[in-house]
Amino acid sequence: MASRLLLLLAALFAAVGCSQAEKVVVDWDIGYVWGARDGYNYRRAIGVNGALPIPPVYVTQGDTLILNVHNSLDVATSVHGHGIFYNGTSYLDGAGMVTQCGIPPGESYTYVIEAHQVGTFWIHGHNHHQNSDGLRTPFIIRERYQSPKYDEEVLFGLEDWYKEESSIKMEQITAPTNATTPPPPTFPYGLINGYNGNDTKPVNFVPGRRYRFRVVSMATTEWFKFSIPGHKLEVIEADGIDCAPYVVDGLDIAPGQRFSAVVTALDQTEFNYIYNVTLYADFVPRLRGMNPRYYQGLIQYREGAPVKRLAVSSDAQLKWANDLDMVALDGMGTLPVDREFRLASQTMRTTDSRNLRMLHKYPYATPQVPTLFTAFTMGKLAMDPRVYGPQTAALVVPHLDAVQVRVGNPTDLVHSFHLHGNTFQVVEHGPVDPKTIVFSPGSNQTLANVPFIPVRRAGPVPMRRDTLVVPPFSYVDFRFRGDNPGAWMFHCHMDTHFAAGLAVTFVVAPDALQATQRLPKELQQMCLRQGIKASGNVVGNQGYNFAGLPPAPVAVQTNGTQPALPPASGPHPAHGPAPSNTVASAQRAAPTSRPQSPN
Ligand SMILES: [Cu+2]
Repeated sequence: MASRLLLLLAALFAAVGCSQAEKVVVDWDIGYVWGARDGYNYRRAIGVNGALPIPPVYVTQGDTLILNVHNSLDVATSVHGHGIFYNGTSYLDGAGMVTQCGIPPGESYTYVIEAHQVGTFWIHGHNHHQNSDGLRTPFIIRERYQSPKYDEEVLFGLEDWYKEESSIKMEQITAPTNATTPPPPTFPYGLINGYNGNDTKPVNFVPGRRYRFRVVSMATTEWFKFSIPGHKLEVIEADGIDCAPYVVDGLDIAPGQRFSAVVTALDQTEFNYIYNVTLYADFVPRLRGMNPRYYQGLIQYREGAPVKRLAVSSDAQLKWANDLDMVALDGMGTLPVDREFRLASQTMRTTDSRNLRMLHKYPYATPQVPTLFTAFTMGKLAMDPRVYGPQTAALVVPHLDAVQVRVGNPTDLVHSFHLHGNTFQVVEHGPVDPKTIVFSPGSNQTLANVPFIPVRRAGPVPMRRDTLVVPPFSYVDFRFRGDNPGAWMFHCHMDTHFAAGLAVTFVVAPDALQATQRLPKELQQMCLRQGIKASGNVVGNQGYNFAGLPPAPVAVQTNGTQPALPPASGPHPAHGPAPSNTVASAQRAAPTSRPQSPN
C-alpha cells in the first residue's frame, strides 16, 4: 500500500515536472500551395506541410521552441519571430541577409527560440517578402501561471490577402518605370484566422466570464480596426509588453502590431452582439475612404438569440488605443538619452528611373555579407558604420547606451515601423516642420489641409512596443537601450515600402557581440554553399577594401534638393528640451514626379 502511494506520488511529481519547461517541437516544410484563401482568387501561395493557414504556435513561458524548417520552395527562405529578443542568439533572428543567408532550396535549418518573454507575437518569413504570400502565423507565449485577469482566450490573426503573388508587386515597386505609370492599386481582402473574414465561427460568451482577445496584425500593407459594440476593451498587452489596464472602444492595428484586450461578457443571454473587423487603407491620400472592407462576426450569448441593435457610432466618437496613453505594467521609467539618431522617411527618384524610399542616407539594399556576420568578423572595425556599406544604413549603438531615435515623416503617407530584437519606449509625437512637407502628386492637398498636430509626450512610464506608427506630417521619438548585442533591422512593415528601401540596421554593441556570442559555423557554411561570402565587410573583403561594392543609387536633382546626410549622432542631454526639428527640415525629401502607389 505504502509503495503504491509512493508510486502515485512519484507519478504526481513527474506530472508536475512535465508542466514545467518543455521542448516544443514544430516541423515546418515550407512549400507552395494553391487555393482561394479570400474565397475569390485562386492563386499560388506559401504554406507549410502542404497547407494554409499555418497553425498558430503556442508555447508556455520557459519552454524552448524547436522550429525545424525545411525549404521546399525554389528560392531561399528564412523565418523570423516578430517581437522575440533573441538575446544571446542574435544569429537566429531570421532576417534574410541581415542575420543569416537564406536557407537554400532543399535544405533544412532549426530555429531555437527560448521563450523568456510572454505575450502575443508572430512568426513569419523574412526573405523575398514570403510573409505576404502566407508564410506567417501567430506565436503565443502564455504565462506559466495564467493571469487572473481573464478566463479564456480568443485569437484573431488578421491578414490582408492580394490576388497576385508578392514578388510580382515588389518587382513593380522597384523596377525602373515610366514616371506616369505607377503600378495599379490593388485592394486586398481581409482574412481572419486564415479564412475570409466573413466566414468566422461565432465567439461564444458566457455571462460574466472574461475573454482575452489576442489581436495580431500580420498584414502586408493595410490597417485593421477591431471593436465589439456594446462592450469595452480592456487592453492589457501590446507587442509582448503588459500594460496597466487601459479601457478603450476599439483597436486600430498597424501591420506587425499586436494587442491583447480583455472583454467581460455582459450579464445577459437575451441578445447576441456583433464584432467588427475593418480593413482599410484610406490613409493613401488619393484613395481616401475608397476601400474599407467590413467584416463582422457573432458574439454569441445564446444560439438563435436576436442581435442587439445599437446606435451606430462614428469612429471619431470612439476611443481608440493610443501608445502615448499606455503605461508599461513593469513601471520602467523613461530612459535617459546617451545618443540620438534622426531618421526621416523620404522618397528618392533615381537617375535610372526608380522610385525608392529611405530613412537614412540611402535606400536600404541588402549587403553581400549578412550584416551580423560583418559585426562578428571585422574585429575592432565592426564599431565603424562604414564597414557595413552605405546601403545597409548601419547605425552603430555602443553597448548599454540609451538611444533616442526620432523618425520624421514629412510625407502624407503613414508608416508602421518594426525594430527587431528589442522593444522601445514610445515617448513623443509631434509635427514636422511644415517647410519639409512633401505631398504625393495627385493628392490635391495643400499645407492648409495639413491637420494641426500638437506635441504630445508619454507619461513618466512610457509604453514599450516593437512596432510603431508614424502618422503623416509628424515625427515620433522612441528610446531603447543597447543591451542586446546584434544586428537589428528597423524597417517599415508595409512590404512595398520595405521593398523600396525604407529600412536601416541598428548594429548594437559589436564588441560585446564578439565577446559573448559565437557565430555558428553551420550558418556560415550555409552562405558559402550559395556562393555568398560569410565574413568580412559589406562585400566580404577585409578592412576598408570595398572593391566590388555596387554603386549606390543617385537621386535626380529636383529643385536643387538632394536628400541631405543626417547629422552625426552624439551625446544628448538627458531629459533636455525637446530637440528642434531642424534636422528633418534639412533632410527634405526629393519630391517624386509620379503618384505614390498605395501599396
Ligand atoms: Cu511604410
